[in-house]
Amino acid sequence: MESSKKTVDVGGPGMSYVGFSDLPNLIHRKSVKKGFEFTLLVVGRDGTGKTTVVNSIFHTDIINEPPEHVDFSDCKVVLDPSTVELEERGVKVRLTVVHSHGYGDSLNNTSNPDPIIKYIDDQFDKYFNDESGINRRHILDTRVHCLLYFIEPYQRGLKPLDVKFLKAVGSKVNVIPLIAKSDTLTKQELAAKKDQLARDIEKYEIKVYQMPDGEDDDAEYKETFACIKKCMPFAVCGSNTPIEMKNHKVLARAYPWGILDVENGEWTDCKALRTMIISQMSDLQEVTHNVHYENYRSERLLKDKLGKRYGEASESRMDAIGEQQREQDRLLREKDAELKRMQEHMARLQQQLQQQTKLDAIPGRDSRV
Ligand SMILES: Nc1nc2c(ncn2[C@@H]2O[C@H](COP(=O)(O)OP(=O)(O)O)[C@@H](O)[C@H]2O)c(=O)[nH]1
Ligand SMILES: [Mg+2]
Repeated sequence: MESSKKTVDVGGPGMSYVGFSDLPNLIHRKSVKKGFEFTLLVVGRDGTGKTTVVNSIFHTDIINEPPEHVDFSDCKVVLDPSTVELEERGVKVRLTVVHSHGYGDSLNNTSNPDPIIKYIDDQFDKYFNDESGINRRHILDTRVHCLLYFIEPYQRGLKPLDVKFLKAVGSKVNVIPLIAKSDTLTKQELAAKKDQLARDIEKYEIKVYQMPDGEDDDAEYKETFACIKKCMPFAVCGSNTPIEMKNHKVLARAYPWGILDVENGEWTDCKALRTMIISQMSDLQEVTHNVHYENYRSERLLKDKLGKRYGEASESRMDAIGEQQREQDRLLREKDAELKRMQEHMARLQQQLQQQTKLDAIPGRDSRV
């Protein structure tokens, strides 16, 4: 796992600013002291813009392409984590982005997403073991706090693989579904895609991350959060190319017919997505710990308990079987001995009979004497 320390202006030059240091004060103070450990898992078919969008959201090259150490030869999903330390006005975030490669690429996709699910479970396992270990104060939290799921802009609704995967991970991790490459759709198409996605999420009963109501937040935050909620499900567009627009540089995509600032809220929800991830980092962590990890923990404890009980049960069953076997052996031995006794008795009788016959054959001997 690579790790590098970068100080990043998350708001970006000239852009209206939402960063870690804008978090509500209470959370802010907590995070200054502790620092955040945050893990983002990025899933979607190759080429949907995962790398570009994540890098443009955080204004830094967190994910480098192509990863030289990854072997793509056998159509399996490969997970590639990279870590950066972001620091902004004294607030630190150790951000790990786990980029998936090869999702949905194999001929038989039924087991294709398994490595992703295994990765999520492995991190819970690791945390569970660390928590029960000696050094529980300094656990490195590698649990996945948020999963960004990229959906191709051209597809009509969720495909069976999307549904299968999202249903499987919805109870393990905070899922945020994203319509990729929003710049390739017209406004009407985009609205229709969002509607369709929202309907599919309801139809297939997929669990996605719900932002808290924010009842305790001040009016400004409430308004921002209400705007973010209106944008959901998000449609995103990425660029790693800074272009000069109205005297300041923005990350934008240049087309023959014009330039699109990827943070332009009319066309993309990148800014809303970034604001949500950053402002809800603490909530995403809490939901991960209190809901998803708790589910995992109670399931695991139950499994361990059942496993132990099964072990004990099978032990006493083995004892009972052993007892039965010993009883059968004893009966067999008794029967053998009885048989042997009867055979010896028969042999003796036969011998007596033979002797008697010989005596009777002697002339002048009265058999009645
Ligand atoms: N039109 C459009 N192209 C994009 C967007 N994001 C990335 N791309 C392009 O799509 C291709 C794949 O992008 P990449 O980020 O490597 O996708 P990944 O395989 O999912 O990580 C590259 O040629 C990008 O320039 C976007 O939002 N809109
Ligand atoms: Mg990529």
